[in-house]
Amino acid sequence: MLYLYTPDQQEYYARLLREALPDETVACWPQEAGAAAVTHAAVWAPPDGFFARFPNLHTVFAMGAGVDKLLQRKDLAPHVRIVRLTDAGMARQMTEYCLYGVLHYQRQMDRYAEQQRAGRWRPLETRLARDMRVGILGLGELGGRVATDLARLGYRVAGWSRRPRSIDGIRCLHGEAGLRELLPETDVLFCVLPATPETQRLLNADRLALLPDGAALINAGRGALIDEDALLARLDAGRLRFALLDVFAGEPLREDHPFWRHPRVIVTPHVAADTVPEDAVAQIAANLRAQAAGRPLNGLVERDRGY
Ligand code: NDP
Ligand code: OXD
Repeated sequence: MLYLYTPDQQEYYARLLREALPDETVACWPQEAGAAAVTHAAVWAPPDGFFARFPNLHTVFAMGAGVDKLLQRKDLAPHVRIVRLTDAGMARQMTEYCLYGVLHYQRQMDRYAEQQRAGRWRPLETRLARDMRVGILGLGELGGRVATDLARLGYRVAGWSRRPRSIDGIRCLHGEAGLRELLPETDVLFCVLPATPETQRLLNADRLALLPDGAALINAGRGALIDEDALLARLDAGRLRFALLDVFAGEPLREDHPFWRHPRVIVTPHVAADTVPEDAVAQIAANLRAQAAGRPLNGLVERDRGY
């Protein structure tokens, strides 16, 4: 039996799953189901203790791409397989989010907004896409697609990953040395890494200082990737032109957080890329079929590397 916990659009997800999996029993929270019959769960942020109810649970489908929160759960036994969504309609949205930030920078929208407030008519220097260096941290399902989409639009794209990668038209770097090479050569840094023990506060004061003066930062990965105090210090000092932030160390962003009112910060409430229900359900159904046939699963999380 598959148990569903997705308070957002729960009924819709349940209908799609039942249509896609006519031979499966799909139960939905808060419906009581014979706990022992539940072998699979499809979830987004279920309450603490949720998984402990199901003694025969062996596979959890995350209804998102990031699994950092799931991997920290004490109620999820180590033998339970975690399967995340890969793309599922999110990659294209990530390109849109990144492109918005890149255009904000390239077309000087932050500066024109400032000039407008001052009632000032002053055309600024034109900058072409081919002169814009975009650095992308994370070259997986989402970052890889953003990199190729931006390169196709004419931007100079470099990307960074854990292991060596090779993507047509992208300068691919990896490891600490690669990051130290990429940061000083970046006008707009787009961060779409998973939060893992290794990436925790990756962008600290030392690494942020490697960005050229006047660079901009977009973070759509996880808030834990950035030392927020170091970022604020860099913005306050005028060394970073702006930050477009979708994810934060604490969400929702607390009311008195300085990011809300900072003139160089744009805040969005974790919306860079939403799961598309039809795509998510198609992926879960395909994985259930693969599992039944003994084929490898798409999006199986490697727990020890953290993503
Ligand atoms: P993938 O697992 O497909 O890709 C992750 C990428 O990060 C890979 O290129 C990987 O390297 C790289 N990486 C991981 N650890 C390190 C490290 N220590 N050093 C360098 N590179 C590293 O993930 P997705 O692209 O599907 O998703 C990325 C993240 O985006 C999610 O984990 C989630 O946090 C975030 N997200 C945010 C959303 C939002 O709305 N804001 C929506 C969806 C996702 P390698 O290629 O070598 O494995
Ligand atoms: C995800 C997210 O990880 O929406 O899918 O953040």
